Amino acid sequence: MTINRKILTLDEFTIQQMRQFPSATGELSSLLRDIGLAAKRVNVEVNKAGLVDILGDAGTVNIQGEDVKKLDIYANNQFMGVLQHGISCAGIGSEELDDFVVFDDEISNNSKYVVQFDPLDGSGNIDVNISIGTIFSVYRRISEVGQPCVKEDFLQPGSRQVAAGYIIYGSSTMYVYATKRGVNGFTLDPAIGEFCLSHPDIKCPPSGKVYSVNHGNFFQYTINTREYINVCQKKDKTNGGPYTQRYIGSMVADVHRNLMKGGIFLYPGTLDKPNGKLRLLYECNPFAFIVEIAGGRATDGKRRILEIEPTELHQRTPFFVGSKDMMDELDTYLQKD
Ligand code: AHM
Ligand code: MG
Repeated sequence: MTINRKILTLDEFTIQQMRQFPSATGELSSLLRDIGLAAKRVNVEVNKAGLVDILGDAGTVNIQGEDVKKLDIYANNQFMGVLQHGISCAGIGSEELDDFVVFDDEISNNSKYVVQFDPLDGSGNIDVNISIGTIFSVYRRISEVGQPCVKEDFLQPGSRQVAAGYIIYGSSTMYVYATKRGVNGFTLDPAIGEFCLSHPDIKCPPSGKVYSVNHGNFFQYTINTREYINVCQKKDKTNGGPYTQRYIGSMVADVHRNLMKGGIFLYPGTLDKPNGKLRLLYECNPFAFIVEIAGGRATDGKRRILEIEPTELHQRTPFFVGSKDMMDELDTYLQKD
């Protein structure tokens, strides 16, 4: 009897990848699978958000001064829980938590990775049924294994990520992750509760027709950013256009679409917030890593995002990410700032 091997689950895929490295310990594969498990639990709650009391504000404000939704807290606890009880992670940083968490137990102290995540990005969209997501970033710790991890393990530049990924809770739920070897996407099959390889070896098209930016802030942007946005609006058939503006306000969904179809996403600094809104460590670095591995680019307008030396967990940065040729064109405007 021939067995249909067309469907490869996340677990099978990570094991298959690991076998190509005889010296691999399996810790990274295990960590990626732990994240998949938490994602499935979060997915169940996100799917029924309209039905149950879990919907709505938790009545607290997070470290950034923003309202915390109940699902944010639930998601945070799920991701932190699987990582704490797994065998691969020594500590975490989260958008929802004031400070890094050092797990400091025997197994965790002997783990070689630390993880940073935004458990539920775009959560302002929960109660209007728009796609939201989880974003994560994995680093090999620089402190000695066998000891509790330390702050410096978390404040590494994005170029040192060993893996990064996101889960999009959308019309279907997808788990996309990148290692230096490539970007792969898995779609959750709700019938069997497994992430199945659906988008192998994702490449970001070098160009696209979509630009994504919050136009409401237009007059808060620098003159050169405004000039670039004007150029996007004036594009026609003679110069790669016309462009379409698409901005959901949920970065995971906006960047996912642009990664798959080609496009550029901008969250520039504004007059009163020159560093913009998005956080370097658990929002921008993971997407910069994923998109670069897929062939695109990511900058803060001047520098490659992945080369920024972080100084604090919740630091913000202007963020520009997308198709290579579109990013190159953006550079010609932003370099004038
Ligand atoms: P959050 O982490 O509080 O959910 O905010 C991040 C989100 C991004 O997903 C999105 O791109 C951005 O905020 C939208 O912000 P704005 O409404 O200012 O355009
Ligand atoms: Mg966020």
